[in-house]
Amino acid sequence: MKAARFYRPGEGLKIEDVPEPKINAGEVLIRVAGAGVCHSDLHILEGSLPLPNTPITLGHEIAGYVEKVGEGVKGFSEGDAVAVFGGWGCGKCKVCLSGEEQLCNVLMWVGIGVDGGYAEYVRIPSPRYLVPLRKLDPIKAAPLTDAALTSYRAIKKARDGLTPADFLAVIGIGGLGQYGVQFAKMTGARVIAIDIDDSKLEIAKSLGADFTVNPKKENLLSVIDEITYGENVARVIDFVGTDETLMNAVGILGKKGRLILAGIGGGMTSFMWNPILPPEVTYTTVFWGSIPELHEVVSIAESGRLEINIEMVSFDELNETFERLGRGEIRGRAVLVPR
Ligand code: FEH
Ligand code: ZN
Ligand code: ZN
Repeated sequence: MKAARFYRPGEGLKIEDVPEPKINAGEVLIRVAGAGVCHSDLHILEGSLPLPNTPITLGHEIAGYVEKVGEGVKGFSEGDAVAVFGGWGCGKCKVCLSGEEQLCNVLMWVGIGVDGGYAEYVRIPSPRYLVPLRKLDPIKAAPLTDAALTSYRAIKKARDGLTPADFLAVIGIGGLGQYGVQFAKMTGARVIAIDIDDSKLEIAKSLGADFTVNPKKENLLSVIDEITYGENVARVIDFVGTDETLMNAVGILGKKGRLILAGIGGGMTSFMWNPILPPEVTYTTVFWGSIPELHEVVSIAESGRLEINIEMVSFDELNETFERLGRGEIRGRAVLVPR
């Protein structure tokens, strides 16, 4: 089968012919319909995110069809359309048993620790990682498993204590940020979209953002001060995660506010932690999402409340797609369609 293989940073992905995965009892073989092109893979290709074992087939944002079920697998049959939870762990520890396998110490993430979905087929170690897709096209559903799932977990961390009177700022309107705006609107808070690309802010507006700010063209702190009548915002979700965006996030946060860092935009990001910060603010990071949360995201998408522009790409276009992603030229989410 065809697969996009990562050997070492700086060499891009090599499109090669490799053996189709063989499955054992309890496992499932998926025919990949779509695999989302994620910024994290760009960090891997560039070398800022080292991988434990190479060469490896990348691709951790996967949806497709059940091709074959191993002995003992129940609940799924050949031809079923499914979304794939990719944060695979040991399956036995406390976080794994709670469904938060992405937090397990044993990092077996698909496309990161083991061969992933930039391929015609992918081996799934357990049916617990499969979420049925009833009405959704798996090509369009692939980004639900990472971009949407991560932004959903971020919004869930923002939600408690939030009222419709509050402001929720979303920094970075790429794939994750576009889902983030939509989930943020579902909380009832007023949503402020922040990005340095006006075309992304236009998308945010079409997705329901109440305000948009371009920090390259306006003074972010004074615009936010004006919008919030000096109160600043109750929540900031930073989907970029560079020193600059993090400083902006801290600058617009109000008292008892919460900053949620969901982006891994530049290796180590830092911000000044000091007593003159707004009083009683809290900070947290987001690490992908859990299996139960993927079921929730699929259910929300099935109800028609999530949209994003999907750009289908082929194996031959994959390396160039990563270059375009790096230049901020992908309007929604690019999805590899491996056939
Ligand atoms: C992938 C690899 C490493 C870190 C984070 C990620 C995210 O894209 C998973 O959501
Ligand atoms: Zn990702
Ligand atoms: Zn575990």
